[in-house]
Amino acid sequence: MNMKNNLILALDVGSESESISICDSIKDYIDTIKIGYPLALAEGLEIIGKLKDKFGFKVICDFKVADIDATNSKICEETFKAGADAIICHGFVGSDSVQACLDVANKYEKELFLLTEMSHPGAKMFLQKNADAIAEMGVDMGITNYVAPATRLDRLADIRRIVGEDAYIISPGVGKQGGDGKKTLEISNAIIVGRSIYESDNPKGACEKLIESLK
Ligand code: OMP
Repeated sequence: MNMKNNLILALDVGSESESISICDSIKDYIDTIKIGYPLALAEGLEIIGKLKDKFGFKVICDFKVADIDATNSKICEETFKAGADAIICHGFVGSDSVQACLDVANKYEKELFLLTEMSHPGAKMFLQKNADAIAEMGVDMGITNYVAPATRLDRLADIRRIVGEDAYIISPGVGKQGGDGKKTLEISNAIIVGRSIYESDNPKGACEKLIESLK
């Protein structure tokens, strides 16, 4: 899955109208958006198809799927049926739960991203201790797409070493969480950026400035 400008918009806004207005202003620079609980809970899964049809975007659904295998299967089924191109799942729930997501993604010929270490400070409490093992599990399972933090480049580099150069890593945490986009892209394949674009008075300008800073 390649992304224009190696940039994914995290579209964590609360309404369809807001999402359309942001997408309209950034559509020349971004071709992949990430929809998570905020927008999906506000507008339903139909928002995936609406934004794909209107803008031709690829959509990654960030549902951080983290349940038992049977429930994970159902969550992934609904998400891919609604038109998602990829889904993000958690790894800490173990290989049976992740395998259930992988099986559904493969059935729909879509992508699965495995979340390893998260980008926020709280990730140091529990998740960081197991993030390498989560990445190793992903490699053993044949997973090729990962989410790893732009906020801790040393940890991002550790995870890159584990998953290998051919794996595709997308990284949140640039901008509002303090991560540097250019440095992150020395390790990751793409960055995920939300608030510093959609909260800007001028999302198009924010996008242009960000892309310029990545050169
Ligand atoms: P901003 O901090 O506003 O740029 O948004 C970051 C986006 O990435 C949000 O949608 C988060 O939910 C998401 N995210 C993280 O910030 N940290 C993570 O470790 C993982 C994710 C994610 O899975 O996308």
